[in-house]
Amino acid sequence: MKATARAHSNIALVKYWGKRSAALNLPTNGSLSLTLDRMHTTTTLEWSESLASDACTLNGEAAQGEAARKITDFLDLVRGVAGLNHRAIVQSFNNFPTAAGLASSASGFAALALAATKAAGVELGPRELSILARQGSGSASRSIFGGFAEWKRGEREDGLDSYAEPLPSRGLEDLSMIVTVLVPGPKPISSRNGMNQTTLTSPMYPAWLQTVQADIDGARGAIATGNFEDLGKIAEANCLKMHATMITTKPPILYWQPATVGLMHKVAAMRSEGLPCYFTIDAGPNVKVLCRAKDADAIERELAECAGVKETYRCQSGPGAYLL
Ligand code: 2P0
Repeated sequence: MKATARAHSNIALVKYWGKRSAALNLPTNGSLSLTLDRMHTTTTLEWSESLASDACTLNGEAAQGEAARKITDFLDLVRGVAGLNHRAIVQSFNNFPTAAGLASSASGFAALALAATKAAGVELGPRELSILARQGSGSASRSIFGGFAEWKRGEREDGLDSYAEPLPSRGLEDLSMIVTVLVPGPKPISSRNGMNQTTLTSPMYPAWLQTVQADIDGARGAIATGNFEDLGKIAEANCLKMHATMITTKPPILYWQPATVGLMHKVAAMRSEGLPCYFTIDAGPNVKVLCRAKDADAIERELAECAGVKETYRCQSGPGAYLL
């Protein structure tokens, strides 16, 4: 009744921002991502008859408050699927900063979904695992898969058609993503609270909804044909659109720091100097830069010298969730 699983974080190129069901984590729009090789969560879970409650640690520290509640709610789902009453000991380790807009909840809940079901003797296929992981954290649906993945919005109220799928790609094997860490600590407002507030109050949100499907279709096409420039342009524009809805939320949600804006200008400058690269930014200040592997050394060096950059991770496409 014990299993260890690893899942890698993923960074969305077309973002998830808004839910049509909070209970089931059903999104208002589809999204599309790249799973990363360097950043992952490793989770060991053991079901035990003798425990009175779930006992969870993250990087050796007991999970508390909201984080602990999310894990227990998720384990309740697995208990339901498995017909199990046991509580669990969960030990989770991130090899990168947690809750800083680096998709730790994506890798975290994908690893937990795989470890918890395997330890309970429940064998789920990748699609079922994606549906389960989604209910822990929406973006976790995509971390079940390696490479590019698309999380489908779905139409059904029970969420059974809202899962991620791997996307066929050609000619983007040399894609790199350089993740900069400006502020390693947790963000001031969680994605969950932020996106709920945005859908309720941003006057820009309807424009987001009207245009996001075209971004998905465009990105999917660019991935299928290996068109790096198109993919980068769509990703950058989609990120700016999402942040426009955040900034115009009441009260405003501004995840950017001065160094974030500095890096956005830096990416534009590198591009105009002949180094093709594009940025994307999630619910946090940290900037991720998409480029070709042949340019990654030069771009990483330039980024590392920018004001406020504490760390850089040079990533490539990573694998889907797996058992250890
Ligand atoms: C994404 N983000 O597509 C977007 C971009 C943040 C900005 O998915 O409430 O942690 O657990 O479903 O998955 C972050 O949201 O939110 C996220 P919940 P989650 O990657």
